[in-house]
Amino acid sequence: MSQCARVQGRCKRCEGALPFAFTMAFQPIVDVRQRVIHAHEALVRGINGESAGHIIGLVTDDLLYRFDQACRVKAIELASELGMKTPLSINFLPNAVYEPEACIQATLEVSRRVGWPTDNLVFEITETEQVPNRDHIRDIIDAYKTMGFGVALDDFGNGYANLDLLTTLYPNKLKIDRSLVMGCDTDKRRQVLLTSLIQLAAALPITLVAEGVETAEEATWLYQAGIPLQQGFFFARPAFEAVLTDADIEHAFAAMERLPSVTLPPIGSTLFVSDPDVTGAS
Ligand SMILES: [Ca+2]
Repeated sequence: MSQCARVQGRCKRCEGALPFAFTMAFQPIVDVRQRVIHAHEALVRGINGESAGHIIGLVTDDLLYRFDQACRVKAIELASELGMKTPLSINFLPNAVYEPEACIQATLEVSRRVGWPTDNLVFEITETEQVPNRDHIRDIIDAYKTMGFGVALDDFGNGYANLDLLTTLYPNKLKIDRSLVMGCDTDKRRQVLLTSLIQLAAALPITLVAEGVETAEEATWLYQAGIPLQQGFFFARPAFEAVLTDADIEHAFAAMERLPSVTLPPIGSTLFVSDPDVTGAS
């Protein structure tokens, strides 16, 4: 698949066909402040719409490298075919990367082939608990950032993806897990935690993205607290082999504006928060 001659000639970990087919759905990450789709996250699906869990269940240890590479290639090819204009966010498992600079070759190759700018790619690091060697994750993040990709730490606040990761890792973005977001408009404890995260992110600096936003009330609280980048069923479910447009998410802003005393800024304006790179791909 790739020309990664940098590891002992060819390491062959990611070579060969997968014994199953898969495709991608794309879920918008929304910028509430500007009322636009900021990016799309690629989410793996079966070719008949089977869930990510179903497909990942087919990935045995010896297929892990191949699957990780194939996911990136599929996501970039499909996003390009569908005419996606926003940055593309791709999940990856750090334990599927043997050596960051070698294992990126297939990604660079497909990006060149379809004309996808590498600075329009963000890698979301998931399942950090599977990698006992923190230095390995740090090396991947540093290498990817040096290559111009954005890097996000996924599922932050859930399970093992926690505060101590930030002592050694320097991602561009933190994706705040649904477990911290749910009910944030009324839950005082979550409000305290989220407010602290906002201060922390501003100081580091890291851009926050709230995941799993499901109601107008949650979206509004998060936005007014200073987290304009949001993702979740409230805005849009993942679209199977399709890319949604700004018009497809306008219903969400209308619902937010129907809440008492909520006024969203007009499209394209930048009010409310100082955010280091809300408009960038990182
Ligand atoms: Ca993710």
